[in-house]
Amino acid sequence: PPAVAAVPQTGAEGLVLLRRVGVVDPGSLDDYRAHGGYAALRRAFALGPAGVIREVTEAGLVGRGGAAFPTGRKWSATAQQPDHPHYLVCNADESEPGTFKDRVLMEGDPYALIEAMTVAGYATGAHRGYLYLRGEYPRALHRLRTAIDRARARGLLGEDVMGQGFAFDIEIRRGAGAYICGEETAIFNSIEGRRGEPRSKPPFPVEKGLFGKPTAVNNVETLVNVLPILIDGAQAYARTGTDTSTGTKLFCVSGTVARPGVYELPFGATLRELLELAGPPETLRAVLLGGAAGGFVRPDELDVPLTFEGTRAAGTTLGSGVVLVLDESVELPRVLLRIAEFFRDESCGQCVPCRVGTVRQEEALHRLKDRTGAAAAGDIALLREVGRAMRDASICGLGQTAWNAVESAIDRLGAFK
Ligand code: L3W
Ligand code: SF4
Repeated sequence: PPAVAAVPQTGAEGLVLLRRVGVVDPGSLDDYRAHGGYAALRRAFALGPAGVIREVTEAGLVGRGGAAFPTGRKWSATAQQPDHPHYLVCNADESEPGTFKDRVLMEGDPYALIEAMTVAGYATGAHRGYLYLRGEYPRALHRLRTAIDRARARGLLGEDVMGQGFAFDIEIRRGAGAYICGEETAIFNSIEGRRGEPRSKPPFPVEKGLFGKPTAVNNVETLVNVLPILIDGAQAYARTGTDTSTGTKLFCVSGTVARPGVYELPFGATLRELLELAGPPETLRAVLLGGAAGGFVRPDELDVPLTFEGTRAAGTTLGSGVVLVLDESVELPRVLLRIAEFFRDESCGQCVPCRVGTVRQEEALHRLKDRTGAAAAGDIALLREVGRAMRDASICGLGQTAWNAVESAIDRLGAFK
C-alpha cells in the first residue's frame, strides 16, 4: 500500500515524534544513529531502570492508544511485581477506523520503536518483547523485521545489549484482521494461540498479563515518546503541551479535507488550528473526534483545545487521535449505520450486552435511515436503552463504547430530529 504522508506542519524543528520520518532511510541503522538514534537507550542505562521510570513519570506521559493511562504508573507497577518473567507487549494492531499514525511511525522510523521497546523492557524488567502488528501492514512488517535483524546483528538486541549485561529481544506477531485483537488482553490470548477474546479486568496486565505473568502493554506512539523524554529530560519534555496533557500528539486527519494525513501538534492546539492546516471543507457539518468510540464536534465548537481534559469537557474524547471531517454532503444516518455495522461485525460475541446490543443498534439505525421526528422517537428510546446496557455491562471497551458516536450524533447534532 502507499505510505501515508506525514505532514510536517510546524516546520521540521517543531516535530518531535515525526522528526525523522521522511528524513532517515528506514532500512539503515547507521542513518538512524546519525540522526540521534540509540542516544536514549544509552541514557537509560546511565539512569538505571528506576531512573527511567522516574523520568517517564515526571514527564507526565500518558498512553496514546485511547485511554490515556499514566505510563510511568504502568511501568512502575510492572517492575515491582515479584512474579517472573515480566513481558513487554507493544500494541501495534492499529485498527481503529480512521487511525493510521502508528503506521507512519513504524514505516518511516522503525528503529525508533525497536529502541523504545528496549528502553521499556529495561525499565520494567522484561527480557522479551512482543510486537503485535496489524496484519494489514506489510510494509511496516518488512521494515520492522529488517530493523530487528540489524539491531540484533550489532548487539543492540540479544544476550548483552550494548555490552551492558541486559538481555532483551523482540518477536513480531501478526494480527489476522480482527479489530478486537487490539484490545490488550485479547492480544495476550492471540499470542498464546487462543481465540482473540478479551479477558475480564482486574487482574490488570501489570499483574497477570501474557502467559499469566506481569506485562506492560503500550501503544506504538506512547513508546516512541519515551525517546525524547530521555534525551531532553522530563522537564523539557513537559514544557510542551498543558499541565495534564504533556508533549505532542499525532492526529489522523481524514474525510473532506484538502490535505489528509498525519499531523503532529503540541497538546493544547485547537481543532480549528488543525483543520486550517489540513484545509477544511467550505461547508463543515461536523468532526468526529476520537473515532467510532468518540463523539461529534459541531462547527461552532472548533475552538475546543486538543487535550485529554479539553475534549472530555466538550463531551468527546481524543481517543487515539482520529479527526474525521464531514461536510454538508455527508448523509449522517449512513455514517452512523456504517459505524454500527462495524461494531456488530467486530464484536467478539463473548458477552451478551455487546453481542446482542450491537445487532439491535444496527437494526434500529436501519429503520431510522428514513425516519425523523415522532416516527423516530421509539427507535431512539430503544437505542438509548440498548446503549446504556452495552456501556454498563460489556466486558471490554468495544461494547462499552459502541454507542458513543450514535449518542453524540443524536444529542449534539440533532440526528433524526
Ligand atoms: C494497572 C490499574 N493498570 C487501567 C491499564 C490497562 C490499560 C490502560 C488503559 O482501552 C480505549 C478504549 C477504546 N492498574 C489500571 C491499569 N490500567 N487501570 O491502563 O486501560 P483502559 O481499560 O481504560 O482502556 P483500554 O482497554 O486500553 C483503550 C479506546 O481506547 N479507543 C481505541 C482505540 C484504538 C486504537 C488503535 O487502533 N490504535 O488505539 C478509542 O477511543 O475504545 O476505551 O493498559 O491495563 N488500576
Ligand atoms: Fe467481546 Fe464485545 Fe464483550 Fe468485548 S464487549 S468481550 S468485544 S462481546
